[in-house]
Amino acid sequence: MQKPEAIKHLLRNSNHGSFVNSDGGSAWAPSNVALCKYWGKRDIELNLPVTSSLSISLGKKGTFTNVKQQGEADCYVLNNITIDPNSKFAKRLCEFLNLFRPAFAHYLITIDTNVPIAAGLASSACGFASLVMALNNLYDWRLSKQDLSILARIGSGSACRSIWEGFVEWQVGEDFNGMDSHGKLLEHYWPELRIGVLTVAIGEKPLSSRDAMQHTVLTSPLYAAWPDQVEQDLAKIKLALARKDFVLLGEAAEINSRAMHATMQAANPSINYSLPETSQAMELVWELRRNNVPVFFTQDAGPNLQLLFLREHTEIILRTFPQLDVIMPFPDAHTEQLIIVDDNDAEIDVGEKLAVHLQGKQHRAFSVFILRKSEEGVEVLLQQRASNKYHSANLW
Ligand code: 2P0
Repeated sequence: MQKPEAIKHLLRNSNHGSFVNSDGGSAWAPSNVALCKYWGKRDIELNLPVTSSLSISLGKKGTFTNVKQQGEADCYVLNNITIDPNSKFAKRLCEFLNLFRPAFAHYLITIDTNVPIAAGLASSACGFASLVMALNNLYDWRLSKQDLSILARIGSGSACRSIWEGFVEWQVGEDFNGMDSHGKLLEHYWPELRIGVLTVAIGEKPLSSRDAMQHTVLTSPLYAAWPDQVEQDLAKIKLALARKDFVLLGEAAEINSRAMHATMQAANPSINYSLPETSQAMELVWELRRNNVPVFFTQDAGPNLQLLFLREHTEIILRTFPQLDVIMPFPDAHTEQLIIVDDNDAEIDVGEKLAVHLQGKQHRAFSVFILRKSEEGVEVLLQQRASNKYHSANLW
């Protein structure tokens, strides 16, 4: 089945084109990282996968998209910068929008994201998920989350998992039209869980994951073993979630990620997304584990790692990886998140409190000053921070 046919089927009860919200449509979607990976398609046109996969959404890391129908030509603005219409990014977006565009219509798309684009973090996942949800609001389609997940999948496979917060399983499905291949929320709540994004390189990756997965399917002698590997890992991860068994979860996720990269390395020519810094970071993770610190990694189609650990080990892990961006996938009453700002006080990100302080990132804060009037004028009560504080010890 071709994309336009699949979309026509999905929008069959939505009166597409009969209503346009003049204020535009907006939506936010979280990024996600797969604990059990999607690697390989059985249908390239509709992004139908060979196997199921399972992800965790990345809390407040994600993308906000606003879509308006207006103007003489499309205009795409990413983090306040107008995108070159001839760029790969703009062309991919335009191609997707053409599937929904009423005759002679043009779009102004405003995208704000705190996920580094093309650094191996799933920026296309939250991008396409927020875009289909924004279109749903623009045209008042009133689609279910399941149908929005199918639409997002047509934009980018992993986007079908970014429709929800928390743990999401992308069920492989078997229909040729993909109507049974979509995300499903797994209702497990794990507030102590942390994902640490370890960025070793930012920038366009040499080979897109789309091309890399197809090359792996076609040339890797190890690919035949991949579906069985996924079946085993997925079962372990689901059991770990049901039992809240962190070590089982971490081990299965790390093995799954290493197996995915092994299939790529066996491809011809070989694909290797790791940099020397990636391997060094893996060694440090294994060393922490030898010292009884339960921390595991997963690696997507890029050189960066995402570390999995629990709240109680945040401080010790930050000592080894001081630049780690610590993400809380679920709200955690025991840890605050701080709003990170630029020099103009514009909000640019959020961060886990301990990490933000150790890294000295500029963030919103407030202070209370206790003043009293005396004969000398106004006096300020000074206090000194304790010597054992983890930052600014002894500061007056
Ligand atoms: C995943 N990745 O499960 C896997 C693990 C990368 C490594 O999904 O062609 O951008 O748009 O369906 O979703 C990245 O691939 O590929 C990806 P398309 P996508 O998260």
